[in-house]
Amino acid sequence: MSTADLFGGLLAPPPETPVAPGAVLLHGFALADAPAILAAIGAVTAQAPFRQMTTPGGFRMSVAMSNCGPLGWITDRRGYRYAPLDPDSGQPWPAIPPVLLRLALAAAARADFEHFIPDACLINRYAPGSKMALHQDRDEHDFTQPIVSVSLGLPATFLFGGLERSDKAARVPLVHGDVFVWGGPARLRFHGIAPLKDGSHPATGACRINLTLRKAG
Ligand code: MD6
Ligand code: FE
Repeated sequence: MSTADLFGGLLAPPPETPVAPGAVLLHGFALADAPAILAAIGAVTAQAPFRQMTTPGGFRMSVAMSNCGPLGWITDRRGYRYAPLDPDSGQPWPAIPPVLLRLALAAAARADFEHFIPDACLINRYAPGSKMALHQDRDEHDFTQPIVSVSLGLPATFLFGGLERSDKAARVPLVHGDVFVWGGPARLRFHGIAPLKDGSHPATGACRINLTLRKAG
C-alpha cells in the first residue's frame, strides 16, 4: 500500500506533482528553510529595494521586483534584459543568499537537473490584486537550464499554458513553501499569475514573495 493510500490522500499531501513533462511541483520543499530565506531576502531588499518597473510598452508592473546574484532581470522603456548593476543604485545586485542557493540546487537535483548553476534570482513581491500576465522566460541564453521557483507567503494561482500564447492555461495552486522546477520541454511554456487574493500570511503579512533562480548569462 502506498503512503498516499495509507493517509487516504488527506493527511499527507503528495510530496511532488508532475505538472507537465519537464515541470515538477515539490510541495513544501522550502518550508523548513522559509524563515531563513525570508530573513536573507529582507537583507537583500534593504540593499536593493523593491521597485515597480516599467514594461517596454510603458506600463508600470503591478508586481514589485528586486534581484540578487551576478545578474538581475530588469525592464524599462528600452526592453527586457539581464544587467549586472541595479539601475536604481548603480551598484551590483546583492549575492544570492547561501541558504537559497543550496535549496535551489537541491530542488533542481530532485527534479533531475543535476548541473544547475544559477547566476540570477528575480524577487517578485505581489500585493493583493497584483498579477503577472502570460509570458515566456526567454531572456536567458541557455534553455537547457531549468528555472527553480520558490513561493512564500500568500497563496497564488499559477497559470501554466503551452508553447503558444493562445494555448489554454492550466491553473496550478501554489502555497507557502512550494518549489516549482521546470525546464526541458516545459522551459518555454507561457505562464502567469492570476490576481492575488486578499489575505494575510504569518510568514509575510499581506503579500506573496516569489523567487525564481535562473542561469541567465
Ligand atoms: C511567480 N513566476 O510565480 C512568477 N517563470 O510569481 C514566473 O514567472 C516563473 O515561477 C519561470 C519559471 C518559473 C516561474
Ligand atoms: Fe516567468
